[in-house]
Amino acid sequence: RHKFWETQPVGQFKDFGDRSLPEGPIEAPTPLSEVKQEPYNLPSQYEWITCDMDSEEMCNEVYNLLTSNYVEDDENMFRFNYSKEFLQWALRPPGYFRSWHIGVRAKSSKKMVAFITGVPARIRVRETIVNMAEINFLCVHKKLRSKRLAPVMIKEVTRRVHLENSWQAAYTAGVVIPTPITTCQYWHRSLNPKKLIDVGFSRLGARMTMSRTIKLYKLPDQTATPGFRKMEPHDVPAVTRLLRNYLRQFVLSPDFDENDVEHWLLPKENVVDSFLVESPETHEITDFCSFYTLPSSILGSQNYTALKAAYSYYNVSTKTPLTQLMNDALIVAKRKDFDVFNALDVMHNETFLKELKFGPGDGKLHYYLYNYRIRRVLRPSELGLVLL
Ligand code: MYA
Ligand code: JJ1
Repeated sequence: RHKFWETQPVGQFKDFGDRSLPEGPIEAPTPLSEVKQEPYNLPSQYEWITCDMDSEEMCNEVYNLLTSNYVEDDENMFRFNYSKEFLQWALRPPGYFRSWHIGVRAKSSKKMVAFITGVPARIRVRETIVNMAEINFLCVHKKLRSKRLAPVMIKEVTRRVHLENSWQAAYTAGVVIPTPITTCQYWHRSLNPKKLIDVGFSRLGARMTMSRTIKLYKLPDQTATPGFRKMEPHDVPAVTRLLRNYLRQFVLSPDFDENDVEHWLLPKENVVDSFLVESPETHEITDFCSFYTLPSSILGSQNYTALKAAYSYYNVSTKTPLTQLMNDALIVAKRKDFDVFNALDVMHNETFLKELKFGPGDGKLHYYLYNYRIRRVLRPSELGLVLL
């Protein structure tokens, strides 16, 4: 059934529920000298390239490939449209390797036809911190699909990750392959219901009119929580402490240090937004919320070309109720002109989704680990990791 994945060190469907298998690496690391030194073979018309994401020109090529060929919904109405600034942010975290940003070009036309990336991350699984690669942006040009290029891309990124002495990876996908550690549901909160309905992202509910729908999703202009403000550079140490302490409760989460928090959570215009609650009395940082900007191209609308979506990222509540904190996040997202606010049912998100009028989407997201076995399938609420 899975000619490629059956050959890989991932949990296999046949081992499902076998509690005698130990948690941890499936294969031991091989000596670095035994890692294949040459790239895998591509069909002869194509060549590997390492993408320099500092280069405006290279970044444009990657952006153009993804804009026309990356992930779509099941009815091909929307396609993720990651911005160039977003790609540069996502691909250059602390300690990144340029060699993990891999492209494939046609030798004759020089056109980029495929892409895959990894970035390093320390991921905590229960008590153990594992150096992993987060794999993302796997893309094969529409004209080259179903030619078994994806397995070659995956083997090549694996080889280059191994060359940096890293032996595990984490990734997400909309498809089911061997074997998800958990399966999450996408939820959507309409901010601009009229546009969402116009472009076919959502539908007018039964017994609903447009004006009742607009009223239903209306939000206040001002946030409710005293001391709610944008995160600033001097907040990095306090946010790191707050977030580390919060993420400990989940089975699996990133192990963020101050450098990671500075990179992943300091606000970056049109890429990531972060807010916190500073107690007006004690000046303590008690709560935090964040979202990233990921627009989608609208494929068949007369009236609009882009859907502006915010995606819930890391949120921490210790004093402000999480529902109130997230309502404030919705208010600022609305003010920034987002059309929709999306969230997965990870961490404690279940506790606010229904109350804040999120509805379940038609998409699911499966989480995977490479070369690391987990004893049992996790509940989404046990997961403390959001990938971009
Ligand atoms: S998820 C986003 C993936 N991208 C898209 O969905 C964009 C639109 N689609 C495409 O560009 C193509 O359809 C892709 C497949 C490139 C996805 N993850 O070449 P093929 C398996 C893993 O004939 P194509 C993201 O970026 C499939 O089951 N495997 O197929 C995270 C089959 O294997 P098997 C996938 O459609 C990526 C084989 O590929 C995926 O032309 C994490 C068919 O190959 C998928 N999303 O191309 C990658 N889709 O026969 C794994 C299909 O066995 C990383 N397949 O069923 C693993 C860790 C590596 C590092 C390890 C370090 C230690
Ligand atoms: O965005 C998604 N679905 C939308 C649009 C559906 C259009 C028709 N297929 C959706 N809308 C309903 C919203 C409604 C608002 C009012 C309340 C009720 C709900 O459901 C879905 C997620 O739901 N997105 C996708 O399918 C995109 C792909 C998701 C998998 C991504 C995997 C790749 C990541 C790798 O890093």
